[in-house]
Amino acid sequence: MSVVGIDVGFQNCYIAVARSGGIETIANEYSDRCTPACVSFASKNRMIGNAAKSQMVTNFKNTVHGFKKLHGRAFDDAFVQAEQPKLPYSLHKLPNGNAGIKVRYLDEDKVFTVEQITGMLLTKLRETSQSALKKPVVDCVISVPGFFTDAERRSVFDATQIAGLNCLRLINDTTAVALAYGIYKQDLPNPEEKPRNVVFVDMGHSSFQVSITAFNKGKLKVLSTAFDPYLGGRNFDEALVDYFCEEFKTKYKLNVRDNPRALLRLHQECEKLKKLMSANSSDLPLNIECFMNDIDVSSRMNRAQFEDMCAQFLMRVEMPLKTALEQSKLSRDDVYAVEIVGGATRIPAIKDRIAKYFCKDVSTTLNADEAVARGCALQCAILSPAFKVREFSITDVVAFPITLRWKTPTEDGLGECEVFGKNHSAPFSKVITFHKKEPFDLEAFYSNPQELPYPDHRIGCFSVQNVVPQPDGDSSKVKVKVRVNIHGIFSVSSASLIEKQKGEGEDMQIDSEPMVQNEGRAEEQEGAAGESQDPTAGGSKPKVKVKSLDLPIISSNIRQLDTEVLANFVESECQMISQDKLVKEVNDAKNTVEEYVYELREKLCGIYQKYINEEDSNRLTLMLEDTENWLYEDGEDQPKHVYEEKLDALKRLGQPIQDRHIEHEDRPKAFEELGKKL
Ligand code: ATP
Ligand code: K
Ligand code: MG
Repeated sequence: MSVVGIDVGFQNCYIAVARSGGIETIANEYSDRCTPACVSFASKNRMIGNAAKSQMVTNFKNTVHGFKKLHGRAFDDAFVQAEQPKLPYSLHKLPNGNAGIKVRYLDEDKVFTVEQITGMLLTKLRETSQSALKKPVVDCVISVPGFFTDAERRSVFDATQIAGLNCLRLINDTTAVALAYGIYKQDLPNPEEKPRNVVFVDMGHSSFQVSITAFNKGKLKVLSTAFDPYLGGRNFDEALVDYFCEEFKTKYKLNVRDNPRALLRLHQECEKLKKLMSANSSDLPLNIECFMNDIDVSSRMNRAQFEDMCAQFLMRVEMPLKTALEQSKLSRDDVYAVEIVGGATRIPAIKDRIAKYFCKDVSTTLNADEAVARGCALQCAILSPAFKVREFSITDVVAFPITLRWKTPTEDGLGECEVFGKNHSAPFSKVITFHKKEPFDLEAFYSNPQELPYPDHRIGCFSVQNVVPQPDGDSSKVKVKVRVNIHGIFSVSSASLIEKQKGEGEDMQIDSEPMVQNEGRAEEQEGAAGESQDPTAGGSKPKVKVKSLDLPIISSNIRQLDTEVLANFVESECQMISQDKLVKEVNDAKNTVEEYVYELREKLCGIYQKYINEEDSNRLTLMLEDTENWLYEDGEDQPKHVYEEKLDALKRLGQPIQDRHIEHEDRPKAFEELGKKL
């Protein structure tokens, strides 16, 4: 079984795998450990990752990037509407209201859901891990931002299924980092000692995340999290782009914003410049040749100017740090270290602000780019029965409190209960007891819409079915299990009707039980009908055996793909994979012909010269030339077998020459070997 961790970034993806030697970040076929979150569509195939990124400028309308935060969002969502003008490709309103992505693919207009696009990216990451591990990859752990709400998490989870992955956990970015930090630390305080508190700060391309985590030997517990979901490296790129657009307007009379290609190139150059400014405080040049209308542009910028220009973003660094510290109820003195990861934390002004806030130098002991992926792989190793790894318990938090609401026969007609408060441990299950005579609905929603980085605070509706009164006409006791699962997704997971007992007056009651780590497996046992211990009969009361009957739950308004739709997407992804494979095979066959032509031609004038007479050589050379021309004309676009036949025809002539050459080379060698032996 495979043990794989994937950091799906807004811009950059990383894969870590567990091998016998430990956790290792792996490189793709370009020897690059970073795979760009980019998918490009063409008339015959898709390109994903590095190959797609190289199409970003030339095929901008059909090269999709920056889509991570479209997950679970409606087309009319304010965030999506604000993103749209910045995207070189088109968004499209799907029948269900979600934002779809419109591209030209296989010479047709196609609209893909964001789950499909992320599914494609995951397919690529899966293939990369398969070629590194040399075996099929199914099980994995994937990172998501800690501020992702139910809808976004369900959407990412759907994407993992489209890619044929079995996602054992969607883990929060900073929790993965905390695991990568803690698991190998030998000197953590003993369980009964005061924990070591570490602040983790991750600023990537699109967002800023902070968590404060307490470590003891063998465990970590997240104390608090805080975010600025809209602050990341891209804000700094955009500030530079804005600045140079203005400058080039006056200096060169160029309207860069009217030219998507030029704008994309400017973006790329600004990002490079931004990175250079992290290492260098002096004046740096920005030069782009043939930028627009055959004009070369050039300008300069230095770090001080840049920081000035980005003051509004730098100002926003402090707030999440402050919130996280307050929520953790720790003081600055309780903080052992501040570990920073994520590409944008390399900006000196950001580092400075973090250090200043905590009155402490920031630590960079973790690999800023790979820590999330490594943490994911470690979590996968812990969850996988196939891999031995040191015991380590991980307790995450509920970032946004969750409330249940239901109808009551009382005056205001509504009952309400916050089932998971802020920073409640997760994953976690609770049992809530209701007294009902008929089926009832539970509406779940995030308690504080104003703090939610998502426009809709509703999570879904869960209808508890088949509730009937007791034979004597009284209300039945109904136990409902609610939980935030290992992915950070909420659900009403089971309900049961309990036979009435004497001496009970309460309307509603909550019991808590922390979930075990391998929750997926525990789930199977939940809700088994029949005799069970009454979980509410704790305390000093004697425990009574009661009869409980399983009740079906129908969930609605849950933002996840229908089973049927998902199945179609899975099938369509498989088709696209075979199509890409076919195109690759054809290209490979064509390239083999081309390579053979070049190789043979070179050798005919070199090492093969003495093994072929002039007449034959001239004839063969002519034939090679014909083949080369054919490759650029009629042979440009042929089925695979045509290239294979072409290659065979050439080889029939080339092979005998090669054989003569080899024989001649080997003979003296063989004599030499023989001589040595004698
Ligand atoms: P997110 O976490 O938001 O999903 P991501 O994981 O793809 O995004 P990272 O790979 O952590 O993001 O970081 C990418 C960002 O870091 C980009 O904006 C990039 O320009 C920036 N970055 C990388 N190196 C440097 C540097 N030396 N100086 C400044 N910024 C940098
Ligand atoms: K990343
Ligand atoms: Mg990231």
